[in-house]
Amino acid sequence: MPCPAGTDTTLEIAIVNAAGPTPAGADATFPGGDEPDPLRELSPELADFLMVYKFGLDEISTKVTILKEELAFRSTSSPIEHISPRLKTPASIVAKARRIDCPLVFDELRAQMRDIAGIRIICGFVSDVYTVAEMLTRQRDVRLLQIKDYVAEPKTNGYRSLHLIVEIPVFLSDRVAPVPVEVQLRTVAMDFWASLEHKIYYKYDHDVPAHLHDELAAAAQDALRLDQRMELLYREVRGLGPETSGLAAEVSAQLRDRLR
Ligand code: 0O2
Repeated sequence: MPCPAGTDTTLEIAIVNAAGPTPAGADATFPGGDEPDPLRELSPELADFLMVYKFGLDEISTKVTILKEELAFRSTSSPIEHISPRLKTPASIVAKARRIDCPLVFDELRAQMRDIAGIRIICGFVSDVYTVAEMLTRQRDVRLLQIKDYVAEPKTNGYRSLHLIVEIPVFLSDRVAPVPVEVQLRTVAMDFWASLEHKIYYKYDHDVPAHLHDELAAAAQDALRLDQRMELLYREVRGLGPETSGLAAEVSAQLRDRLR
């Protein structure tokens, strides 16, 4: 959606005003049921900008929910424990735009920020993370744009998750909009660690004391070991043998092929 010429200042004001006092780290989970629609509270320009991301998120959420339910139906348990979609709040968009030096202009935000719509998929086991990533990106209308495999290569603080940026077409009344969505896949143990680390990070305003930093790094190692033990147990119960790294490497290679 092109940004009408000469309206950049208006758009910047719309975003900054809407950012309001919401903490930049707190993103909105999108409502269902009877909750009020937060888009209605925003200026028409900003609501229009965010609406397409909400629809993209709806599309991906539906796909993941279908996978979750189908796999649960076909087996005794689903590899997907739960999913949590979220749309970045205006405050979070503004904070990130400032951090990456992106002008507060809709066209620039569209081009530079691909995590405005995001979904977290929590799985039981590490192998499930890769299985679900493969199932989702194999779908014809899902285009894989980027992979960051922090499971294979954890961040220095111990953070582990598989991050994908996928693009999904959203069919509007007058056009088809390709919408990027960030998909974060992780195990329950990875999620437990990341949630706590995120809380501590914001509590100390990004300046975590050294001893907590070390404790978090040690806890990340514990979470990694727990994932490895649970994977072994799971494979033994299923009669699959102890080899676990093969699937991850194989799926990772398949995912990278899909980028080409
Ligand atoms: P939110 O509210 O979770 O969306 P950037 O987005 O610029 O920070 P980049 O390279 O675009 O970084 O994205 P990357 O590395 O794929 O990770 C972005 C998101 O992954 C973060 O989003 C977090 O959700 C999660 N993440 C990445 N690293 C860490 C970490 O060390 N600890 C925790 N707890 N989460 C992490 P946002 O934007 O921070 O916020």
